[in-house]
Amino acid sequence: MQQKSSSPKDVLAELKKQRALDQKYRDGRILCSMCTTPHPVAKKAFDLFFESNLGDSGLFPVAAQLEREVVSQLANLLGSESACGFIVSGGTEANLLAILAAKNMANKERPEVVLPQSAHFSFTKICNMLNIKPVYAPLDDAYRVKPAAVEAFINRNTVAIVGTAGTPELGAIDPVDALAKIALRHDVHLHVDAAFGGLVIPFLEGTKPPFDFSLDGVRSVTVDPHKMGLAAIPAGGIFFRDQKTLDAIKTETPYLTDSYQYTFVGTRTGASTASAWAVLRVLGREGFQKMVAQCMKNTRYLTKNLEKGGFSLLCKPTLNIIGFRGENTKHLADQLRNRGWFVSYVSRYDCIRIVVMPHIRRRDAVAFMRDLKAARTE
Ligand code: 0PR
Repeated sequence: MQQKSSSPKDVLAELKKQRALDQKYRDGRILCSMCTTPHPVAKKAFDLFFESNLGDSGLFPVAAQLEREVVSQLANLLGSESACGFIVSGGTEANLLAILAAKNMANKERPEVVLPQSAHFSFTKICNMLNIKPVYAPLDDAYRVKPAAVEAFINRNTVAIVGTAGTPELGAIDPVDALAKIALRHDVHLHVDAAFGGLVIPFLEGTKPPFDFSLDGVRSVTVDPHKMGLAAIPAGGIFFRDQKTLDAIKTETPYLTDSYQYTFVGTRTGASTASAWAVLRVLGREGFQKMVAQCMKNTRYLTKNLEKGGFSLLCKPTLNIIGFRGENTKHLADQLRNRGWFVSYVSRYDCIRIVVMPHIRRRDAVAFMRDLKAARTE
């Protein structure tokens, strides 16, 4: 730390200069992120609750009330009138709490979790932390987990099975209805990781695949407001079907204004909860439908032109995530990077992955296709 003080004006001027060197979603070049520019109201709401701490919620009863309201609105969207939960630091913490609850409820000596091969890498961290053996079930041609394979892996040590509604790499939706039946048959916890898809699927046009509490076997769901919920980071969401499961992760907090905590993080901001609350209010179902429709329209524009241009799609996108291949796909991804595009190269599928978030406008998609065609010849 420097010895002398500096003026806030100078420090902010320096930060502003540095900030200009970071990428910005609004430039339309970030095609590899599940985050986006938060809604303008999210920023204002965040500011209002800037110093609130939900880790000691007796001091911030209003922020705590906002959290209960966000949880109840999202639980409602997920087909439950009574699910409970928290706004946490992100999908990783949400998944952690779900698996911890399942582990504590089942109380097995050598716990195992059956995961789709496509599960988010947070589960690797979680199994590592909780000393759980991860067992990976294979996928079908559409990159969805095979329910029969999941069932075959269930044994007396299994504490949970997991399905993903919107896989991180391809946006695939696992057959959660089939998994729910399996979960009921074996009386095992089914957790659905809808970190991304939870705020997309309910707003899609037409028939939507069931993935939430409307299916009896689903005991917990992750849905992150800081992804397609346009809330400020950090805002993940964990939802449990009933209080009993939640009680399995309760920790006594002997000297705080609250008697218990359920989250992993202790001190946690109420600001992102306020931002999520404000976005839900401002957009409503109608606003989310419009936003999702726009993302899906741009997704369709891109897939149509990718196919026309001779690229092959790994699968027809169900959500606003596309995986495609050309010849020498890794090289192509590098060329795109040289041209200023941020795409992911997914080595296990040898594909380029693009996430068509709300910050991608039609003109960005057009410019991307133009550069992609040019990059192919380099
Ligand atoms: N579950 C799923 C299905 C996810 O896609 C992710 C993250 C998580 C859980 C974990 O969520 P947190 O990162 O909030 O803990 N998905 C993104 C990914 O890994 C996260 C991300 C977002 C990465 C923005 C990069 C980025 O620029 O792709």
